[in-house]
Amino acid sequence: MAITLEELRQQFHEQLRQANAAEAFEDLRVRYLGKKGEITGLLRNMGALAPEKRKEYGAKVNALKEEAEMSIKKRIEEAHARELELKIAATERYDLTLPSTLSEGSYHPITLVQREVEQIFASMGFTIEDYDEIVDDYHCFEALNIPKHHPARDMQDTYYLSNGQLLKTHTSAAQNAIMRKYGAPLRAIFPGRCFRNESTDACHENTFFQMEGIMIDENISISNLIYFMKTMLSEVFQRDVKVRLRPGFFPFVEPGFELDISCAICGGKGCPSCKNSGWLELCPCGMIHPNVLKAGGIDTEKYTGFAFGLGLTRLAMMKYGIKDIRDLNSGNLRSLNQFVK
Ligand code: FA5
Repeated sequence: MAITLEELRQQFHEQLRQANAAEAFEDLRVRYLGKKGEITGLLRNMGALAPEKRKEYGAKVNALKEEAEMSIKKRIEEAHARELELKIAATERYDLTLPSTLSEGSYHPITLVQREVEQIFASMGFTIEDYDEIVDDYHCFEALNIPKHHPARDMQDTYYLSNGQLLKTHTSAAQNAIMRKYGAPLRAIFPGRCFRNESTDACHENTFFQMEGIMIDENISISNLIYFMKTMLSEVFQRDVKVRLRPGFFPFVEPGFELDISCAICGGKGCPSCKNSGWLELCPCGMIHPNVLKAGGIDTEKYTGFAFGLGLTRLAMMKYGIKDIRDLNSGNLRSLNQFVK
């Protein structure tokens, strides 16, 4: 029985599907579309049809012929593209000996001081902890002896989220979780980004970094606190820096202190970077309030501890002589690239 147009069509496509080389495509073209090809042959046999059927049949055979030509062409193009890809892949070898045309990347100055301070405290037995940026009211305030409506909440202009949580205003927000996680004795530092909805100037940003530190053990006193603060500053600056300690109020420490550093930009004379005072608030600290220890599950009969909240962004300003804190968040690569290390 003679093969129908549809059967021939399916047979052609099946053979085309199986073909995978240039010669195979050419063979198919000759077999179906050549002078003596199977599709071409159908046109030759049209004479045997009744005259009124010839037109319709001829159109169908021509459509099949065109379809076969296009299908073969498409497969040949795909094969060429694949061949090209393989050639490119084979020649794309990297010559590691070629000189680089790219400039060297650099670490952000805050990353540099953060790592430096981390190393100093790690060498003194402190672990380095990580904590969330989005926290709840309990951890940021209540667990730190700052109940609702306490005036101390006004010291930090908070960004509240619509779900009732908030952006961490200070790294102290991690104190409770870390005390609960490790218990006493404990030595830990936890750097982090903080957010405050306040107007910016040369020494205030609304996004800045702090590094919190806590040490809890038997017989910890203010002299331990002063020793660790002095060691950290002399290691970071590698020279004597003028600091002053004055009383400071924070509900989560008692007693509390403000540790200020003599402004490295003006040498203490007064400039916009230190709000013309010659001093910059750098690292408030104090003895952890017993209410905070209790909230953290620490036995206050046995343990005492100190805590500090180092302004990492300000430390980077002082260490590298950056006059305006806003430059650190500017993304200006020309100024940030100076800190290649
Ligand atoms: C606090 O945030 C307390 N949690 C610190 C603390 C911890 C005290 C443990 C006692 C014990 P304060 O708001 O002062 O405190 O911020 C601490 C330091 O972060 C400041 O001294 C300053 O160096 C830095 N800082 C605060 N606000 C900004 C700001 N807007 N921009 C840049 N740095 C800031």
